[in-house]
Amino acid sequence: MKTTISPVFLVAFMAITTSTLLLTPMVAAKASPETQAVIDKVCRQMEDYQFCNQTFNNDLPQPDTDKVGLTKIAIVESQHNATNTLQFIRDLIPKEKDPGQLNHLTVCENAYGIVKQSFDQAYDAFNKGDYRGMQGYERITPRALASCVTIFQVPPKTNENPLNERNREMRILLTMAIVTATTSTLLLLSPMVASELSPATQAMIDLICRQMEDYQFCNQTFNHDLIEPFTDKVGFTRVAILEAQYNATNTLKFIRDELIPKEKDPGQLHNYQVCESAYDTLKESFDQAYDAFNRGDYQGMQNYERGTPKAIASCVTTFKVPPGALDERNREMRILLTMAVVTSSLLDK
Ligand SMILES: *[C@@H]1O[C@H](CO)[C@@H](O)[C@H](O)[C@H]1NC(C)=O
Ligand SMILES: *[C@@H]1O[C@H](CO)[C@@H](O)[C@H](O)[C@H]1NC(C)=O
Ligand SMILES: CC(=O)N[C@H]1CO[C@H](CO)[C@@H](O)[C@@H]1O
Ligand SMILES: CC(=O)N[C@H]1CO[C@H](CO)[C@@H](O)[C@@H]1O
Repeated sequence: MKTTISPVFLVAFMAITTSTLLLTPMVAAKASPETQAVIDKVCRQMEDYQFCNQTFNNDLPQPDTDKVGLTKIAIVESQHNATNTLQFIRDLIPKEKDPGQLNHLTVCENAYGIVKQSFDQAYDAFNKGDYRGMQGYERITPRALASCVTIFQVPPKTNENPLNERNREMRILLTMAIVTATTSTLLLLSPMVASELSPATQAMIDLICRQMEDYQFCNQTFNHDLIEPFTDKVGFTRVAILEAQYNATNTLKFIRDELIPKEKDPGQLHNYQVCESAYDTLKESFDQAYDAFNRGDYQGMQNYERGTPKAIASCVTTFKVPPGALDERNREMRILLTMAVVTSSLLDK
């Protein structure tokens, strides 16, 4: 897209845009086909495509917004949400009388404090062009946020989703699969030096796993399955796909053989059927992704993986969870920060 606007005006425009982004509703530009293609590529990796697509489209400074511009949107929106939610929690705390709930809110205050601070620092690094530093600050946010999510998942209740743990593992595994797939073709990280294979491999594991909501689960999965000759990017991708495929296959069988035949309650049966369909999609997707991987068709592999976050989300959301004041905010935050992490990966080229 050609523009005749002078650079000085453009700089001024960007500066004004940045400073007013949080305050005034803007008439956003309509994305050019090229920009929409990048948005689609990022947002198809999210559990909620529409939320992601709207977030980018609502804030586009110009029709042709490059990866740097999209990264800025993701950071600014994450920072904005974190700031708002931190304030929301701080307003709730003085009103809370129940000591258990107060403790949970305090954990969340701490979590959102870390997320806000990280995005403040990431934004500074971004403005200095220090993309590595930016990624470093962002990398700790999924784990920080997870502490606010898990504190509300109190021990067994009657209506507890029996698939919670499997869903959780599945969500992490498929994110691993997606991130490693992105890594294989887009990231092109610093090449590994053969003579220091072990530290280089662990560095690669750390790079991937620090983006996950549960570092240890991810680290253990890779460490358990890595075969020395395969510890390059291709090897990581293979482990992530195989583990995802294995979990999907097991859980589909568990739903079909254990849960559905024994369930008498029609509502619960319906939930299990939604999950059966979701895990069927997951298994099928990873079967095909693995075939594509073995053919060396990495683009095809990514295409098969792309629908998996949405599939798993359908099994998660079909269960009615106890209403939590922070559920929706946590969800939005989780998507926004994944957007930030994924868009920053794109900057590595
Ligand atoms: C993404 O958002 C744009 C702008 O709102 C819209 O035109 C487009 O249809 C959306 N894409 C999809 C697949 O919904
Ligand atoms: C990751 O796993 C390896 C192997 O189990 C272990 O040696 C290492 O300490 C773990 N890393 C962290 C940061 O816990
Ligand atoms: C609480 C809060 O700030 N929520 C916002 C998070 O970001 C999304 C997308 O920009 C907004 O729609 C929410 O209002
Ligand atoms: C149900 C199932 O297959 N769970 C497995 C999912 O993957 C993790 C990591 O490899 C295993 O520890 C689980 O047993």
